[in-house]
Amino acid sequence: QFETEKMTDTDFPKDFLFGAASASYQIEGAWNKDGKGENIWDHYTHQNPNLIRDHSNGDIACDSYHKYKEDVQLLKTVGFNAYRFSISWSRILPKGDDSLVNEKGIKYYSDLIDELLANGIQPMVTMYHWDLPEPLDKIGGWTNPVLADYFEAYARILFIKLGNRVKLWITLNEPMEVVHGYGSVDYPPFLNYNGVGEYLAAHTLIRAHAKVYHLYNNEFRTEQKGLIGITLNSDFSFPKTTSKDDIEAAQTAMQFFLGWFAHPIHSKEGDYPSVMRQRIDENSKKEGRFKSRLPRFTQEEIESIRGSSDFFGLNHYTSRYASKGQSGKVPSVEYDSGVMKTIDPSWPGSASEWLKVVPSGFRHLLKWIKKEYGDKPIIVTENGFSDKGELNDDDRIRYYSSYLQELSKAIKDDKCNVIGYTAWSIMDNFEWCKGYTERFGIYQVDFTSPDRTRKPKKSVKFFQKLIETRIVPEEINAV
Ligand code: GBH
Repeated sequence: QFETEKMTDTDFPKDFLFGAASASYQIEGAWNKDGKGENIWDHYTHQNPNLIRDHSNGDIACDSYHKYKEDVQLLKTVGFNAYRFSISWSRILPKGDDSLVNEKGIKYYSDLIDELLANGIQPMVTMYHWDLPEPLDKIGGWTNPVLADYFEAYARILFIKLGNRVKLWITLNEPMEVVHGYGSVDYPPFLNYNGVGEYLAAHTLIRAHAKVYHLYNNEFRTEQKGLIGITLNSDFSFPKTTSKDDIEAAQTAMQFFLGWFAHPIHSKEGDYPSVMRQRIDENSKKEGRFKSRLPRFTQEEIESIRGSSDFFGLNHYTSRYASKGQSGKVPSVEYDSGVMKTIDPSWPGSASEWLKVVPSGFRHLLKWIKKEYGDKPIIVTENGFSDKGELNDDDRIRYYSSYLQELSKAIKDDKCNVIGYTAWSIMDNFEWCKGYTERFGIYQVDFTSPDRTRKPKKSVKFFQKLIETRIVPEEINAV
């Protein structure tokens, strides 16, 4: 009976957006071609190759700047109806500000968009996926509030030049990770201003996002009729034990992780989560500061930020256990949260140390978002698994199969309003500080060949079948 039920019913609706994702610095290469300016990833990887595990960089990457037509065919072969890619700010504005607009850079994205549309694939465009123009880093990057104005100027050019054909815009990818670069030495610009830099940068990023949302609303939406939102990343935090402390710690972990950005933008009340306000204010006072390390929005800002996203863009990969306890440097975001995070040794791993396979966390997270922020449409803009790049990627298929089954349950049983899903990633690419040592693609890329030859992995077949049947293939009969 279970079988018949499965046959007459599908896991995903017909109009569901199924696609794959990428990001400019991770795939394009052509780092200094046709007038592109330098960004922070060009700058720091060139200045100190030791920052990258295999001493590599994105100078050539997958060479998608030259191979975009082939890339569109890769997407089409799978049957995807959407492609999420990002625009390199420095390719459009080589100096970061709008003193110089690079028409050749615009043409590249314009051609890519045309090629996608000609092949029935809907472009989903991220304006900023971490590759800040280097001149803007020199003035403090996102810790400088003026960046919000620069970002707005950049967005205006994108709307003018590309907005007639782009109906899905994402302002920022994972601001949570962007700010990490200001509070640690893990990412450019390696500012290492723990517990201060993150909050300053986050404040600007949130304001920048809302400015661009309103720019679109006020000047472009009526004519261009698209949707615009932000992509936030989140693990799901399970309480480590059933103790009251750990249950509370898990909620705090969610607020400090996802709530930091989601509460100001997606909640009814707006502003930072109260638990952040309270804990950071308190710690700041204990440290003898006159002012909290967590900046304040004006009332006007709270209102213009609240509701400034047409959908909930969500990147999700993995989960953690949360328990009450103090860890991390003083000051730091980790310390402020008062939460300790651990993993379960039984969770299967991947090539990335941080990425453990915990499919049930995905459904819990979607339910948590519905409970906290209501029924706004959700687009899962990233989800994926890393290995060493083999063609027989059974572990990746197992990952996708189990995560997509949880997603389907969240849609069908929990009535979560998820309207799309783009897998990370269409092809192996430059995995930031891990270089080319961890591979997320469903297509393999040969980085030793000047052609950067692409080959389908077994998971391509998995996605073909999924899209054709709208039913999640079980790992065993995936091929
Ligand atoms: C996404 O971030 C990015 O949007 C995408 O560009 C990237 O390629 C993809 O994930 C895969 O990583 O190394 O222990 O310091 C996902 C969230 C948060 C995952 C930071 C890696 C680093 C952990 N990322 N995390 S560690």
